[in-house]
Amino acid sequence: MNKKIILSGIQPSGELCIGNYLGALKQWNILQDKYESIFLVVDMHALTVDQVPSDLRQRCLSFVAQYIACGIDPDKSIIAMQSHVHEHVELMWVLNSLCYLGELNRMTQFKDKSKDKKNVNVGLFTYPVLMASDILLYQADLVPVGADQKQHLELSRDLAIRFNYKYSDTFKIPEPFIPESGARIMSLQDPLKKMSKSDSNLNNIIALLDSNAIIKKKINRAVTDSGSEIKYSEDKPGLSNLIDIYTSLTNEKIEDVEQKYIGKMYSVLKKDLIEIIIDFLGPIKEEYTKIISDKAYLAEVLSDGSEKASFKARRTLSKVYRKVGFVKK
Ligand code: AQP
Repeated sequence: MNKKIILSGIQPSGELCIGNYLGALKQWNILQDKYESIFLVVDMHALTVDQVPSDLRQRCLSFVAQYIACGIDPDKSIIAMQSHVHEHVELMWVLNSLCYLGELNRMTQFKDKSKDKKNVNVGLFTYPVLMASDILLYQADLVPVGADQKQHLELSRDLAIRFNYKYSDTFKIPEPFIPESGARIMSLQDPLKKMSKSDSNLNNIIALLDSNAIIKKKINRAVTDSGSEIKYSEDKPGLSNLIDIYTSLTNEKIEDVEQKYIGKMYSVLKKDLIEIIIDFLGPIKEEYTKIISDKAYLAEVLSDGSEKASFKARRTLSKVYRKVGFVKK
């Protein structure tokens, strides 16, 4: 029997952080053993925010190396650069023509990201349509995403259903796969907003490549709440976020962690959390250093990945072009 397909991607903006790991990469790692997996560096999405070209190029390669260092295995999964597979934007155009302005206006991520901007580019607005194209192109059954991306995935489903209804069955309807823990890691300084890799305040995030000294400084500075009891609750968002990171990295239960720290101060929990993060990221950083220096290996992974991805993408796109009425080349 054919394996089910999973598809996910991260845009190469900012620095990959522990939120991205817990919300995405950790799940990818587990899922790649069970599913046919395609993991993209979605570089075209990254253009929706201002980029320095040389930095973007470097970051794209760095992200591929970090994917592999986090356990994504190019022998099991397809790792590809979105811009290497031109079918993404071609399908996006078809989906654009099916998507309503009102649907995109409702996207909370667009509202958040455009909030304080003077000039908002159209790419930021149509980002969810490109994401739908990323997913539908590969006939993905399952899309592992953090809770923040759920609304985008719903749009992908709606567009697939709409296309299938209008032109006949073409796309699989993708299901979200949202992890139980780590789905929404919050900012260290402002625990009411999510941790984001391109946050301009680097104290808000733990980057996967942060040095041990920086990790220590950031966790020590992380906002905790008034009171002294180590308890996971809504009125203690800062502390609860630290417990979330703790339990997601150790796979311990929240109640067990609360129990362990009865009568102990916040500083004790922070000290242990620093150790947990350092121990966890150590081997990833070591592996990363090896991979990033082997440019030939990275080029080979990407060339192999884009060849396999393009093969699948072409199959879907030619079906779509035929159904919408384009003349065959
Ligand atoms: N705080 C988070 N907690 C759990 N999961 C998260 N993800 C992002 N932030 C958290 C998941 O990581 C993947 C990143 O994909 P993306 O870069 O395409 O999207 P994003 O949601 O815009 O991520 P960031 O970190 O907020 O990036 P920037 O700051 O560049 O916009 C997704 O699977 C997401 O759910």
